[in-house]
Amino acid sequence: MFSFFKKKFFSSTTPAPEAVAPDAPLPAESPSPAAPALPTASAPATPAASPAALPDAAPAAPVPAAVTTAAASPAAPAVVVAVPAQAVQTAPASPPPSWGTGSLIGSALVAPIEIPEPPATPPERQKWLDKLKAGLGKTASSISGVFVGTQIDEALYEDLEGALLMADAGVSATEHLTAALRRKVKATGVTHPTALKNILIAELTELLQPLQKSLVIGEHTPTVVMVAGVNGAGKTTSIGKLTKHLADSNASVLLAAADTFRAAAREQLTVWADRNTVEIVSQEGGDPAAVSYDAVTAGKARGKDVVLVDTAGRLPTQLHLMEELKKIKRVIAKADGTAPHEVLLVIDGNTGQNAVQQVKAFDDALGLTGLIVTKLDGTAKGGVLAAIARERPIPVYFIGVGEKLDELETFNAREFAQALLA
Ligand SMILES: Nc1nc2c(ncn2[C@@H]2O[C@H](COP(=O)(O)OP(=O)(O)OP(=O)(O)O)[C@@H](O)[C@H]2O)c(=O)[nH]1
Ligand SMILES: [Mg+2]
Repeated sequence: MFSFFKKKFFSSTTPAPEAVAPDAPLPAESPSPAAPALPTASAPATPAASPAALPDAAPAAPVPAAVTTAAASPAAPAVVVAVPAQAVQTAPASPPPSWGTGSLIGSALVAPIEIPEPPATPPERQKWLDKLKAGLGKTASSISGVFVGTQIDEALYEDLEGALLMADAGVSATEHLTAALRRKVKATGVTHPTALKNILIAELTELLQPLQKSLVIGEHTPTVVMVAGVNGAGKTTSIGKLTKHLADSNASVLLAAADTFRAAAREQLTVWADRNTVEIVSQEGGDPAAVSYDAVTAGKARGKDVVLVDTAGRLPTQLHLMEELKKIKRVIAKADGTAPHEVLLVIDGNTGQNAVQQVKAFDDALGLTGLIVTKLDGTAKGGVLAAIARERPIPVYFIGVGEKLDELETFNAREFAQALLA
């Protein structure tokens, strides 16, 4: 479950996750694992000492306190590449003169360093993460297959390009990533494909980083969130899940059934409202803009924290329906001059490259503030987030990995990159 602070912040927080590809075999460039351990627990962290194990591009990482004093609090933003124990143990920046060529492990001269385990991921997040990994497993194994050889050559780069394109990453992100990899290989001199894969994880994390942002609730009362998307993308379901999380965090929610287009839509949202015991504003056969206006007005009058506006599915090519969406947005602003505070697009993760077109079209029409990517538990390939990051980097507030209430979580660039590649 994502966290909800007193100040009403949704935050994509995760405790320090596992190290980059912790199970990866030690690359050829790394010093021998039998090298001496760091002599003291306060030795400076040396993330750059082993480019193969921890590439330069790796974003700043909250690392265990015993490794560095710059440890971040568990609530810090979660793009972290924990220093792998091996890297710390085997790559001291400047070994003390007493370290000879022979192994000192076990010697009284060396006090073995204790590397604390990174804090465990909360069970709910871990469950969700496992589902995400399972969902993206096919993509992960096909990309990982590129790195099983023993050397980095042209054939590897070609295979990687193919695998990234197959994963829906799109031409721009694929070129960006492979170019970055070539640069890094040149700069660091790595020669082992496993090291290259770790660099790819770091590069993808960096590419996805701008998409990692928290949905902020509480700056306005109510915070009005308008939700749009193509038919069946998962708008109503995601609103239901979001409502539960908000209600669980003691935020009062009012739902607006502004999908007056489909007969069953109102009932569907009403079921979610009942499940979450929150109020709903709906109108049989009414005008969606009028329902939204009423809901925002009621939300203000009743002092609600959040008003979630569910809209009817539509294709960006259905111009009259896109006009209707724009009208909903305009009319919401009549009820509250500062609203809507968030305009979210829900994307079905299975849509592939078409998702990028959806993001562009809805953004052009409505000015999106965030995305929810659903159905990453199924056949979705996941690479489309890299394409979005390159072509229209709108924050991904949440990821859905199932139909159940608790199967929506905050997006974390590093977790996602690992799920997609590791
Ligand atoms: N597997 C899976 N199914 C999902 C997820 N999110 C939504 N669904 C399913 O997708 C289908 C469509 O979901 P809805 O929430 O009705 O989609 P919508 O965008 O509101 O649809 P319209 O209002 O008809 O445009 C339902 O069967 C949901 O249960 C998800 O993250 N994973
Ligand atoms: Mg719906």
